[in-house]
Amino acid sequence: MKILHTSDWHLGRNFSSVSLHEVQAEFCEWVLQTAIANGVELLVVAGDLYDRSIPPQESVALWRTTLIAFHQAGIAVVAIAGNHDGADRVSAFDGLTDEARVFVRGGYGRAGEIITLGFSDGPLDVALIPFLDPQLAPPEWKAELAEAEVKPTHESVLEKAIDRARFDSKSSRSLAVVHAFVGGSTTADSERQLTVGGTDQVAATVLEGFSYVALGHLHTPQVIGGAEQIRYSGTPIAYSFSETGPKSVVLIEMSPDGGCSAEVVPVPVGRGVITLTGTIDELLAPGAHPEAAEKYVKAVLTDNAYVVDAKSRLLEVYPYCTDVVMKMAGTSTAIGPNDEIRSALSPRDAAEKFWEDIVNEPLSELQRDTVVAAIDKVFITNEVTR
Ligand SMILES: [Mn+2]
Repeated sequence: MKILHTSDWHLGRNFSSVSLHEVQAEFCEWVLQTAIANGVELLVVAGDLYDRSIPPQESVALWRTTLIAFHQAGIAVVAIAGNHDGADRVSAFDGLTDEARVFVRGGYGRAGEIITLGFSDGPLDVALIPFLDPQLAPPEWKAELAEAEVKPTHESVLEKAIDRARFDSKSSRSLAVVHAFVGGSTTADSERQLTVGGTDQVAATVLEGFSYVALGHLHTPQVIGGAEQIRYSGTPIAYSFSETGPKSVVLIEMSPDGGCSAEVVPVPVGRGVITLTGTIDELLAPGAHPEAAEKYVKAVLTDNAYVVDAKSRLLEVYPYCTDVVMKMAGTSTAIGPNDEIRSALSPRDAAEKFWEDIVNEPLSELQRDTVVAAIDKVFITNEVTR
């Protein structure tokens, strides 16, 4: 049988201020057609279906029409809530859609329960383990962990759910679908950290004992510890400027005894991302970065003065420029508000000193006249209105 492993769709996410809804709709159509064309019998979405716990209506509608389309194509779907999802909202109809072979689980309620599904070449045991926040563990979980003298952590609650699945699985092959941060993996900027401070990682050994483990949470596709059958599919679309690598889904062929071979299928929708660094003139020079024309562009400007209308000028050359950062040359990051200076200096002197600190050069005559005129205008205007 063939399984299509995806995760982290993040429906409803924007790229900077740009809505990705159309691109996400295009992906949903592509993933359906890819599943049909390859004779896939099971679609896996390993968490972060949505980008936030209360997703936009258009994203909910997109998820629903996608599930219906898979159902009509005769392809079973298993999906779990990730740390971005509202577990209770995602699993609102948990159980009611099981008969349609659409299994959407969230939270602790049925984490690690084995679902035995029949496919063309025999049964498959599926364990769905949504993102489990240790702080939200139900009292009975906490009590059982306490009895074993184990603290509720990301690893201990996941291990408990996985142990249950391992114990209950009786078929000759099994699939675990998990949303977690497995140690030793590569991260990207768009993943929301699971905890601030304390450990949020889970040891890969916790995941052993399944024919295939479909992971979600990390946005870069990767195998864990060299094990082909424990993988992150990564996001189908780049969601931050750190995600410059290709995006893909995983097509798994699983034999009746659980042997797996995996093929990485590139996702042909969405724009790549690129960060360009230089002065505005360098970036706008004809033919400077033709590779960036169709990508989302983050421009890091190194001019030693504020660049007026930078975004609109960049948009003429890079129509998908979303982010502009002014990183003036020679700046010291240590400069911040200094109340002492602010109160001791006149506005003109403070402005001049600020310029020198940032640019490492005194104001030119023209610049000084401009600053003085601007400051006078502000102060005189304020006096008049007062
Ligand atoms: Mn995610």
